[in-house]
Amino acid sequence: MVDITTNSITRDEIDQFFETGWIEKKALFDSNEIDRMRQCFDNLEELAGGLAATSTLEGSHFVLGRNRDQAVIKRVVWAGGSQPYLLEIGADRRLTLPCSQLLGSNEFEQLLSQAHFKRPGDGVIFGWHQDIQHRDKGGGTWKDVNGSGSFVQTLIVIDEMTPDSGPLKFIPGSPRWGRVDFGEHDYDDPDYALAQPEHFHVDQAVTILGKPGDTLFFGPYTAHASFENTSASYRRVLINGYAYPGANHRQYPGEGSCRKLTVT
Ligand SMILES: O=C(O)CCC(=O)C(=O)O
Repeated sequence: MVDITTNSITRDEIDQFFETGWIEKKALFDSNEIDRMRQCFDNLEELAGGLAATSTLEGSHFVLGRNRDQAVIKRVVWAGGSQPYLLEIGADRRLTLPCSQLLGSNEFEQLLSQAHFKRPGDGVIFGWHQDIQHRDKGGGTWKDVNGSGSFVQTLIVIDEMTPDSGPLKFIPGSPRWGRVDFGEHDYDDPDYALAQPEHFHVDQAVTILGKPGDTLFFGPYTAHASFENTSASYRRVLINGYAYPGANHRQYPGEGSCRKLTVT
């Protein structure tokens, strides 16, 4: 349970994060807050609709593509660049205090403020991967400074995650693997979704169903994926990701990205 007076997490939850791979907080954000986040997502969708190709607009970076001859939003990187309320959420103590406990630091760098859209039938997928492969691009871009991953990813459910809306899936115990090779592919390469390193057994995957406001915390070695939205409804999530100071040596796109936060 969330401790509503301090927003801190328990020792058991910290162990669960490092051993199983994720923590789930039910209803961490309320319906008014989710409505405001949805308004931001609507604004982002409208901005994306005016773009012909992947580009940065009003401080957010829109990664666009086509699936089955349909324009798709693959992701919006540094969504808060154009939507200040999303930056407010990224600095909210309900996210940052647990992350400070998990990172072992009251100061960190926010690398991700990312909006994921899955519109009905748009074919957007995020094949099996560990987040470390998007943080550490080689050539000194990443250093595990705290020795326990140096990164925490959070994911706020904006629309209900149902079995057919493309929910998140995790492999329990995957943090113990360290980094494994899922291949060098983009998120939505279909072969990427099928990549199977030695440790990986898809039948162990746990599907996370969630209501708007529910929030996940997971680590850089947690193997996860999400597949097509075959429902008739949107499935959107807001991702905020935080790195231990000095871990990241890469500039991410978006105005004000990689900002420093302090939890007091
Ligand atoms: O939107 C999703 O389901 C994918 C989330 C994901 O893969 C990630 O946060 O790294």
